[in-house]
Amino acid sequence: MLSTQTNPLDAPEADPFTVARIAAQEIADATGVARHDIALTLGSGWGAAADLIGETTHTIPAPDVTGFSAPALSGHVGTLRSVLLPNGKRALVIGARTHYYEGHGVRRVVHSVRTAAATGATTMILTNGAGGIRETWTPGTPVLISDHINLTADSPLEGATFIDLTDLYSARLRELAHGVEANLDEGVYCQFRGPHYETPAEVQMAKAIGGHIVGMSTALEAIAARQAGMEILGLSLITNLAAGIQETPLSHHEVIDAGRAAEPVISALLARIVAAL
Ligand code: 8IG
Repeated sequence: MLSTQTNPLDAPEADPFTVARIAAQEIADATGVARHDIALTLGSGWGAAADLIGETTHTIPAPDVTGFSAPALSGHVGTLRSVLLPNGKRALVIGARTHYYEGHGVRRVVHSVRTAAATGATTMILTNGAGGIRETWTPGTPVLISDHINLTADSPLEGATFIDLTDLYSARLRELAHGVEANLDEGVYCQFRGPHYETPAEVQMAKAIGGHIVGMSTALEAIAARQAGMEILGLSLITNLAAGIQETPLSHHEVIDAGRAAEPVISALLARIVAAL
């Protein structure tokens, strides 16, 4: 599908799960892989993991798949990859994230997660670059997401759909990650709407209500993944200390540079976690 065409998800009467099933069938047809076992969304700083977890057998430009959009940022690679893991399992690597701040609605934000579930994936690994509230974290620190606070005032669920979010970020998978890297810190992820970074007062609010990480993705995706019945692992790369925690203003370029610098180390960590799944 061309990115200039209308997106079927934008039609209010469209069923997003039907669109996800169509997308999953297109992925199966393009890859010859009938079923994927796990899915990974690779955010800023995590992209190198795609090459470390196994052998990429197929790469699809995301906008070719129904419901997906062209990436908004040049730093974000807009591809879907099918990766054969050493244990014979199949991973769908999503290098194309639609952010809430793009303003295309929450259906498009969570379409990749719903598509991953429709390909058969039962484990969803969500990664991101984010700001850190804990003073002990330095840029380049990976943190396991233990829970989230959704500050977008939105939800991927439509209608009276009541979904339990207890243990949203699987305690079992966090335990497994700790087995790979014992001193991995955990934190509560606060999703802000963005695209502006927070004011220092907003960061203090996030801290006061129990947040440790500030970002612009993941929480809405995790809710959709839970609705789809997937087990979720969330990982943030702290690329910057949140506004007011660090003394200097935030710069998008510095954030990108910090992600690049940390990429080899954290991507290797993620590959070891995937190998332990
Ligand atoms: I990378 O400090 C990155 N993403 N909301 N705040 C929010 N998102 C981010 C930040 C940050 N750093």
